[in-house]
Amino acid sequence: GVSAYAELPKLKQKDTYKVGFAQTESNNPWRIAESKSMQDVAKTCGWNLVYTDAAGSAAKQVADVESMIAQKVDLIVLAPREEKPLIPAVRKAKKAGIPVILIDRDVDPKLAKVGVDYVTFIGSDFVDQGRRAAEWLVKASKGQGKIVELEGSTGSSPANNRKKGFDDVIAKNTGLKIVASQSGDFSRDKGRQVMQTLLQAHPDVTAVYAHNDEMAIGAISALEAAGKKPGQDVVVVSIDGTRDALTAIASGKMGATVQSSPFFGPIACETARKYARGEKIPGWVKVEDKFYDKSNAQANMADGY
Ligand code: GYE
Repeated sequence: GVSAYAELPKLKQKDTYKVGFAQTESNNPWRIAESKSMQDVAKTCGWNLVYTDAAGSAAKQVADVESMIAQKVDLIVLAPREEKPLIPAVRKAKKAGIPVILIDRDVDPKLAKVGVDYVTFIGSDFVDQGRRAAEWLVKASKGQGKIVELEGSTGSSPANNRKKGFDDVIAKNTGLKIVASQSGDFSRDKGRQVMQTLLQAHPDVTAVYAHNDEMAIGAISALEAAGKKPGQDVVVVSIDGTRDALTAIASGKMGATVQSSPFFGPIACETARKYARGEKIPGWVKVEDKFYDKSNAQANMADGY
């Protein structure tokens, strides 16, 4: 029989490729580090990069991918902003004979098939990141407290899965309760605004779990504006490992952060080369992430971006 893998468009072996990279937005340090990693590797991987920035709109990102198809790129590297709306664009690329590699965020695995619709997903285990954040909080809080959760962009794979991993662990700890969970769209300013509002309804909050460092930093500002001492009155835990987060941990305002590496360039290049050679690519090229708390944030400041 024909394996699912054989249904995918091939990538020729050649010295230079026209590669589309469809970024979701560029409003935070994580995104900027990711785009830089892709632009840097393009030079050494023989990629002429067609770079697009969807500016936070899944609809624009669909149009960006369609324009890459029209430009007949050899390969599309896509960071799908949300799990569902990009699936038709992925299928359109396949129909046009262009292989797609997903990096950073995945599409809904119930609606699209890796190895059939796209080559692979290169990225972190978001459920595990949420779990690790929760496990740290259970210890730091001695299993007691009221948590505000700041969710990432609605419908994105990291928001869905970071919530799942975290909430599952917290549900098993009767002394801990998530009193509110709302989206801050992965943005610092929205995180601050949402935290400010939630603090009015829940002035007795003892912990904040943010799906990314930018929202955590925003929440810290809101806590301070409300006269609270982040790190003492309210513990803060999040995900990413940005320089600002490592600095906040070193200064005691933030408790911990799970790394989520944005440095996909070299892995994307390597994966594309293997694919062009006809090697089998695993459906998920998993990125391993570190963990930072008071014990190692200062020493690992160079990891920050
Ligand atoms: O954590 C966040 C960014 O998709 C894994 O998106 C990524 C997330 C990252 O905006 O800071």
